[in-house]
Amino acid sequence: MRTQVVIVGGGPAGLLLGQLLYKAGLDAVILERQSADYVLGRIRAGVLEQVTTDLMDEVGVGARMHQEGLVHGGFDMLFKGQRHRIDMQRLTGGKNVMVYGQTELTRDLMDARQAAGLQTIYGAGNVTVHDFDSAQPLVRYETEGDGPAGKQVHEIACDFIAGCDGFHGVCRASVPHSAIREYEKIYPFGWLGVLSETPPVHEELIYANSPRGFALCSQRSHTRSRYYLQVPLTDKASDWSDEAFWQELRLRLDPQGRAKLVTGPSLEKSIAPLRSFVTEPMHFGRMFLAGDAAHIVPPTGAKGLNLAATDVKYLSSALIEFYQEKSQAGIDHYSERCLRRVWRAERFSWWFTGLMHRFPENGEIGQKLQEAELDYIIHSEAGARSLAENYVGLPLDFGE
Ligand code: RFL
Ligand code: PHB
Repeated sequence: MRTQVVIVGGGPAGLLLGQLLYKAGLDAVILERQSADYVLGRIRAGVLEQVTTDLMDEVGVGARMHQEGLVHGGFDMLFKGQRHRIDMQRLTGGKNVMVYGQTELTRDLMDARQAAGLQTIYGAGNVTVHDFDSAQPLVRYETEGDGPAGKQVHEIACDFIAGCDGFHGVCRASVPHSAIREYEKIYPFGWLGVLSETPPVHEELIYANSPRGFALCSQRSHTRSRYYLQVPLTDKASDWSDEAFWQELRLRLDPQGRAKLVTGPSLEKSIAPLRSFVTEPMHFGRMFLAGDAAHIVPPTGAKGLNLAATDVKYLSSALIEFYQEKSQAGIDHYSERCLRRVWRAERFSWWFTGLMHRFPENGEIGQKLQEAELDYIIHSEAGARSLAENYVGLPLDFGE
């Protein structure tokens, strides 16, 4: 088989890239290790920046998002038992975010891909990438064979490989060590998340810094809530009964939140570790990395999915320029263009994580300094605006 671009990974980055290339008339095949249902079963991001919703519109899949997504013009910060609203809309001159689950965004992109008859190979096992330092890269993968022969090996010849295969993917791992630099910080705690069919405790999100640790009250709709608690890395999701989760959440909220909290059985419960991670560069000959394959942010700033979306927008522009204008310029600029935005989002996510979580290892002075910074952010117009400006995200072509 032959195609122009092989996209490894059918998560949001791979699917959005597939749609952007299709709209420009380019050929791509997506190879996804898991099944479509498995990909849809992962409960992850919930907050989309306007650049991401604009990209969904650009590829023609924004209709359900605009119908069912919830537009938020602000969020609450809870600190020392008091709630303070960050009025993003006022502070940023009218910008909002959209609360729409990653599952729904993924489903919309999958449906559009299927409707257009585009090829996604699910259950693609043992994907390997070859010769991306030449003009003729090759990708191999396996499927279950029909007969007793077992696995069947397939080959796709292509012009480019897009590594959209997440943090544990094969593309980044295939780059020689001497050609890549990785920066990493692992936080000493994780987020325990619960999804429940209960009305949200508040109409907007609440980010809570409590003496017992961070808590986040988020949502997926007017009837579905998503909550997170800072927990030690040694905890397991199975250690936490639903009742224990709700009790701990109550203790981290204010009296008004406690009174309004509606609890119910968890539909999903999992722990995600927190990590800051960046790969430099994001381009190796004829192979590119995009999304979580190249970088991870702690989820506090809600930036991961949004970065994945802007990476693939930059990548699709570069590839379209290559085919339509016979120009290499976009390709050569891809890594630098992404990384500038990535480091800005990394900085914000690291800072917001440090502001909102408990770090006993920083001692009493660390605690006092954190309280002073929260006081500044909440009570200074400049402080609040800096938070709001970063939360709503950078425009696509910032500072160029
Ligand atoms: P994904 O979603 O990991 O998809 C990668 C896909 O590649 C497949 N794959 C392979 N396929 C073939 N061969 C291989 N060898 C393969 N190896 C892997 C995988 O099966 C998978 O389908 O990466 P992508 O597309 O880059 O998307 C990134 C986002 O998923 C991620 O950044 C966000 O979920 C992060 N995130 C958030 N981002 C936001 O913008 N806003 C949020 O509110 C937000 N909240 C969150 C989050 C992530 C969280 N967790 C669990 C890490 C909240 C949480 C709790
Ligand atoms: C979510 O709804 O999953 C969510 C919202 C905001 C964040 C992180 C996750 O900062």
